[in-house]
Amino acid sequence: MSLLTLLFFSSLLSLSKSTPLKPHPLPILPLPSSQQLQWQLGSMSMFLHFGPNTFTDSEWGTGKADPSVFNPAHLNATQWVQIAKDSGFSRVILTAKHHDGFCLWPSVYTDYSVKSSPWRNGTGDVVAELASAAAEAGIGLGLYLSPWDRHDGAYGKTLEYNEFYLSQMTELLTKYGEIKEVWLDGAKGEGEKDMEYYFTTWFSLIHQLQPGAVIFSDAGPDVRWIGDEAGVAGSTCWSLFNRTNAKIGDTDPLYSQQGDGFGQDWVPAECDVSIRPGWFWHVLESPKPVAKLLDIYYNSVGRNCLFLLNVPPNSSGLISEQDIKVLKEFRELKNSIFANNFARKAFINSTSVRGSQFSAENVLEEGLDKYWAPEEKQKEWELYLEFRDPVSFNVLEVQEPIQMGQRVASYHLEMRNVESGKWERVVRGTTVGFKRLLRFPRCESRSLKLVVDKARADPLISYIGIYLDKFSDSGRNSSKITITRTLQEELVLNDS
Ligand code: FUL
Repeated sequence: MSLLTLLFFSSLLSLSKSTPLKPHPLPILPLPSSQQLQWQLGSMSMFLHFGPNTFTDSEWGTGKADPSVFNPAHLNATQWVQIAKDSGFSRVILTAKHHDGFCLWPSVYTDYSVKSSPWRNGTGDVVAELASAAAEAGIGLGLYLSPWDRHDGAYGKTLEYNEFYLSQMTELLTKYGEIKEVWLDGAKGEGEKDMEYYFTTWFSLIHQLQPGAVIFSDAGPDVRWIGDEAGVAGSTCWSLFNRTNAKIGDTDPLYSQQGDGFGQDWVPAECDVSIRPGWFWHVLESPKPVAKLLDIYYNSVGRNCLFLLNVPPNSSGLISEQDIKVLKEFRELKNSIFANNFARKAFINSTSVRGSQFSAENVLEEGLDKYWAPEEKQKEWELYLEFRDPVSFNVLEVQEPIQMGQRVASYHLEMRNVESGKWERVVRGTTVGFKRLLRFPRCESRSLKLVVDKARADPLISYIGIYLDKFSDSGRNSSKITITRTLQEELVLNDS
């Protein structure tokens, strides 16, 4: 045997004899389900409010509009889906039935639907067209079936209406392929007929018919409403929550916005907001400017939530050009900020490491699977980033591997002052969760330190990003000052 062959075999032998890896730390309860994880990884969904209200210039239809008003001559669900996909949305959610009771699919349980409208001579089915366009494009489909129904005579008669509602739900969840989300709105007008919704039965049936779907409502069970319609989460935002503390139709906004660090259930939040003032399309309304969308992104996705942006199709059945333009700007702006993570250029180190596969470098790899874990029973949890040349930045991104539970309760970023060499605090935060984005006035340094001050268990960090957002920048050298100093200060304070 040659020396080379000998060396080869001995190296093989030493490989197979290498010390076993240290196992992962114990996950800390509560944990997300696989459906909740998949939902969270999607980051942004597009809401589609569409129906008779689109044609009658209303928001809460009375349920008395004649079905003949519904006639979107150019309806093209492929256009909706393409815009959603191009703009970075992972799902589309359609108002299959809003409070007016009009069904966008030909339900066999009512005549108040597309089948009584002139659209496609009464043979059309908006849900079917959207389902097939979404499947074709490979993006998820969610459906909104309003519990409050201002048209159907059964509303107000508890047993009769629950039977009617669940029969409609069954149609939606059995005829249109895979449904990723069922959106249960808690709204109901003042002085409307009193009745009970059998939520426990509804949830069981939905999960039975669509095991891959998450159910959204004010109280979960899978996804909770953030508690406002501005798309803004609390600067502290836990996915932990106590379902029993929340009541559908009677939300405590603060509890929903912040979650509950001592909660027993995993119920992450979804931030819904419309691109226009109304949920439905109105000829006299215009979309929000891109700066506003970017702000909402920071305050929703950047605060451990999913951003659900409503983009209502117009009365011709298409998403309007004005909205498309803002969505394109939004996508480009987001890409321009987040495409360049300076942390990738840094040399990374940490106070301790649990084992070789939990090294600090893992925080530069996208995805949740790899993460930094400190050695057990440490008093200090710090990650250091050392750059060859000073970097100029104003955004910090941090992610936790949430499949292991949400842990971090308080942390801060420090930088070494270029002139004095002293460490200075840049920003403080509380929760992290799936993703946390913090903005602050622009800084410059070669050495950064992320310090975890408090955690429910050993903190685990799966990603760190350091960016320069020139658009939100109020620094002296910025080319465009769009966010006022006061708002920036408020953001920093909020995050303290
Ligand atoms: C609310 C509804 O009343 C609005 O019309 C809209 O659907 C919004 C998303 O939820 O509760």
